[in-house]
Amino acid sequence: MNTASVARRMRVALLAVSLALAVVAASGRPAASHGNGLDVAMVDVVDFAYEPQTITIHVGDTVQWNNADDVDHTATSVDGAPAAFDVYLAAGAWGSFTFETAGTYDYFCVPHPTMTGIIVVEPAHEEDEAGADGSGVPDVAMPAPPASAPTAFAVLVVLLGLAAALWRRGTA
Ligand SMILES: [Cu+2]
Repeated sequence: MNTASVARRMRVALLAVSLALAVVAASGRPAASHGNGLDVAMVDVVDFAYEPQTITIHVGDTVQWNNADDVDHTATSVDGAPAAFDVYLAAGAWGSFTFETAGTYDYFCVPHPTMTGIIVVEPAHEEDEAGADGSGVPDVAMPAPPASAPTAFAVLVVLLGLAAALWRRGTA
């Protein structure tokens, strides 16, 4: 193994280690929050009724139906709903659906059509704040997350790795 080969291998190893460290450092960064506060709203299914019968959520939220009865139910959107869903709820089990479209959803239980419920899906939270002053412009800007220390560290590691590789190339 000649000197040039050793130098090349060392450069590759150094870059690999640098990249690995950068990935580890970057992964330590907290996930960027979109400020949308995604939630799971619970609806109990008990005594052949949805409780509460009407709930209001926001786009991106999930409704979870918890069937406390000892018979199977469903939560099934009526025709013409903003988006269709059909959640099977076995006795004692639960099911869920995430609502991505705003609007009012009437739903019912297929085996027991007298069971009915309503889910009102309002626009995402951030849109609620848009134009509260009538301007149509969001009152609350959503700033990019500030560069955290791990991110700066990752950049530093990459730059050092590149500098070292370039330096070794120059001296190999
Ligand atoms: Cu039912």
